[in-house]
Amino acid sequence: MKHLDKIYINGEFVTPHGSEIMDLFSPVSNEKVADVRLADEMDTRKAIAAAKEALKTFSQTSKEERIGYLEKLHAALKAREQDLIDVMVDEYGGASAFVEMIMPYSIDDFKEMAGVVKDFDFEPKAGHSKVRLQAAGVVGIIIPWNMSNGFICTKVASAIGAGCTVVIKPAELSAQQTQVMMECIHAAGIPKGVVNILHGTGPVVGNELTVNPDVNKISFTGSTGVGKTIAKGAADTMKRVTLELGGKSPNIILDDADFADAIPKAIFAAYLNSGQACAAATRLLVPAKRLDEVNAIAKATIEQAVKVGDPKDKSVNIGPMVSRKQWETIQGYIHSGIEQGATLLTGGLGKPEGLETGNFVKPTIFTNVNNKMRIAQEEIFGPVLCIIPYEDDADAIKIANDTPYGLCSYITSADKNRAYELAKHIDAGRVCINNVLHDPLAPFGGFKQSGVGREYGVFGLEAFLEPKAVIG
Ligand code: TXE
Repeated sequence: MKHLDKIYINGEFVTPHGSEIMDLFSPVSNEKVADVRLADEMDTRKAIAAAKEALKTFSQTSKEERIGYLEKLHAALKAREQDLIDVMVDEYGGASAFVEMIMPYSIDDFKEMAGVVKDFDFEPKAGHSKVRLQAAGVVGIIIPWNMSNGFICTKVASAIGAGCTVVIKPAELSAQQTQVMMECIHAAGIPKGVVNILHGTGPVVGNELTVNPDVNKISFTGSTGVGKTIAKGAADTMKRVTLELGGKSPNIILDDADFADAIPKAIFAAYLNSGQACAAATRLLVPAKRLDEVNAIAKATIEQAVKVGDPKDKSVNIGPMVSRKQWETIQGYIHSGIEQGATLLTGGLGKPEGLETGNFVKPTIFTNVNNKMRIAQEEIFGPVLCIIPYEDDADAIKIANDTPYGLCSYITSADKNRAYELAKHIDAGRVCINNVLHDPLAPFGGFKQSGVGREYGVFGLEAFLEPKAVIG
């Protein structure tokens, strides 16, 4: 049993002033595996004060110095890569094959940002003046549990590159991962107070970061509901906000695609991180005339290639959901799909046989779904895919854009130019063509209610900078 009773402030592991203890459970067995002592408002203010003090010198560092710190962070995390992977698999049940694939990309965010900073002009000219792009200040980083340490890598890399200092509040459910991350950051030897990390709840620590006048910016990833609360709370002190929120990404398979290849890939894109991913391709849009063919391939894929089970098993694609609560939410959505008349192709309510102790969900596919149904409009955050028929390309675009979200989208076609043409009409911050899922330097962020601002590469760096015109 692990007892996590330290937070990281001003380069030291300290006991929180807060005394509330929260229990943490294994998603595989639902047994208690750890507890965590949570920080309170006083701890949060102490961390903010440390970040504010550190900002005085850190914001004035040269870009060469900051590149050095990014390289140190990269090396410190690389040295603990296997520990970071193991704790993620244990704590939230991410399938090890997926976590092992994704964690190196996250760690490389520091290396990628070092390259961006190297080429970036922090003092460009505008008119006859000089513009100094300076650090946005003290940044509150608030993140969810689904890829916790990955989000820390992306956000901290941009913050360090820009010369900002940060106070990080991960999700309560990620306390064990956070502990390893604290140790990595400490080992990297960056100046005291530049990175501070707290275990704590949203309404206490998250809220204090949002309203505290000494915090200049909030960088948040999480649900659209909490994103709106943060935007409202941040408005009083006019904080800058970057909000990476929910998604309901369409995956359009055009009629010229190779369906035998595209449909299985579409299922894996929907079940990314066991379906617990903002970018998950949860609405599969297919030509109405070929719905039967799609259904047959989808069903066969689930039977032959999708395995639910112990996340430590390398052949497993879908682990348990992070918590009992998340499992219940997903069951509620499956129930609503059935009630609203969608056709259940495979999966459904309850747990897969032999996996009754953990938070396991049957990989579920609804077909012939109407885009107005709840399962097509709301983020489910589990392995539930909706197959939606469309009549022609114009109809596909209309359905793709018909949700409050606009984070990611996917198009598969034998003709790349046709896909690029269609991409012009999609309201989303990212359009992935033919299953190319990631580019570490391309901006990531949402249209509509999927958020505000962008992360990664130059766009991610600029989000942590404030332009100052020096006219003379
Ligand atoms: O996210 P939350 P949760 C969606 C997904 C999931 C649902 C709930 O549908 O089922 O959200 O997940 C902190 N002030 N996404 O509860 O609530 C909170 O402590 C300041 C989509 O994990 O949004 C945590 O650190 N902070 C998303 C963080 O906000 C507050 C990823 C995220 O919590 C706060 C995760 C407050 N008042 C969930 N209340 C995606 N699309 O990537 C909470 N927090």
